[in-house]
Amino acid sequence: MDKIVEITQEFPKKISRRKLLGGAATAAVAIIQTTKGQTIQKGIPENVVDDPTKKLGVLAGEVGTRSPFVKSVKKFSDISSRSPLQDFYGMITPSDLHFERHHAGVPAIDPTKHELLIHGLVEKPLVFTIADLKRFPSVSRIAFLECSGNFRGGKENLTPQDICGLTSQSEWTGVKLSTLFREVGAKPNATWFLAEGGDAAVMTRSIPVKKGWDDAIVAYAQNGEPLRPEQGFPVRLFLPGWEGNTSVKWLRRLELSDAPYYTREETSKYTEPIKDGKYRIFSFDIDARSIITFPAYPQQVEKGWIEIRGLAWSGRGKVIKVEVSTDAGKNWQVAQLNEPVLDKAHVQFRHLWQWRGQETEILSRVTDETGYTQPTLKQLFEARGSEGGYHMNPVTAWQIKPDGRVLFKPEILR
Ligand SMILES: Nc1nc2c(c(=O)[nH]1)N[C@H]1C(S)=C(S)[C@@H](COP(=O)(O)O)O[C@H]1N2
Ligand SMILES: [Mo]
Repeated sequence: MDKIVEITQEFPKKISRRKLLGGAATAAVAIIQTTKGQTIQKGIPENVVDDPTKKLGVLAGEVGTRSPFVKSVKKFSDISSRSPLQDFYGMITPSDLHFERHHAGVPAIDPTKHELLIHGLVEKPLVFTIADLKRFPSVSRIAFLECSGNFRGGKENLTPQDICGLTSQSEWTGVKLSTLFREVGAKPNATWFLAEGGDAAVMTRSIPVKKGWDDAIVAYAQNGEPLRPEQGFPVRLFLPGWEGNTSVKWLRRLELSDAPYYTREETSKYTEPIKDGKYRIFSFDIDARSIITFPAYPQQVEKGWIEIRGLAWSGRGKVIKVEVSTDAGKNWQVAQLNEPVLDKAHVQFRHLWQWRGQETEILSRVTDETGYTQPTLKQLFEARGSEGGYHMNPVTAWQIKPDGRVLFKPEILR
């Protein structure tokens, strides 16, 4: 549950022109402080007027604000917070709603003092400041980031945010890691590198050098602004399509070698059971997944035309097809994909459906360009020979009740 502490109940009510004119609504706004010290407004602010054409508005300011009528928030625990997927339009996650996963909190880093060391199997070990990194040719790319632990199920009252809110999408800007590899002269026998973060977890992961040459980005910006502290300010590794954990935040060191390091994060964690008591390690790719985000719990629908909407993505390339079923999986129709459909990116899908009041289930499943189709939870459990673990991407079904209530359909009730 959200830990929200109310610090102010109501603003002292000033006598507004509206009230003098006999306006009925009493303006009430609460300033709420979350446990993270963020301040959010709830309620209708005092300065909302009946006729905005009759009153000079608030003047221009230094930083934009959100309308107090917009309530989208992340749901958070101490270690992570989940994006409200059901509130999003289009394909970009607003930066302040990007999911978070911290193993030891968000460090406060002075960007002028932060450095990135690249050493190991290189001709010329180098230390880069953030200013140095910004002098290299830059690249911008829209791609999703998903935690491989992104799954919840087992009960009916779950929202898209609860089920899979540990995925978000941004436009990431930075320098290609391949550019830096050339700069330091990565040696041909360098096959792995260690990425290390400068947080209290000193997060470390072993990454194949091939990914570094391919599409890895040393990112310093997100959606047109410097990275948010929660996303790794002043610099993070960004590995498109790979499990979120490998995109090491607050990046301070890359060490090239000829073998993986078998760090804590890849031995005790981020490995998952497969069959016969075996575990797979270095399971980097995010498997294709989709979820209907509207209609979804806790919405209630009305009879008539409904635009079913959702998100689909794959860590192995482009989404080529999303299918939607409105009869509990008996028949499937191909949904429309909103352009652009990008590589390793969330894409929005939509499908028009006429609901006549019958009890049913609606589902989506995605196929990516490798031909892989999103499995059911049952198929996942059968293939893995176990229940749970990382990299769970099952088809998500929503039950539609005759009164229009929408509930999550847990495939397996616990
Ligand atoms: N240094 C460092 N990097 C990190 C983490 C961390 O705790 N420390 N968490 C990882 C995990 S588990 C995930 S899923 C992503 C989350 O990135 P985000 O918080 O920007 O969404 O960052 C990864 N990089
Ligand atoms: Mo994660």
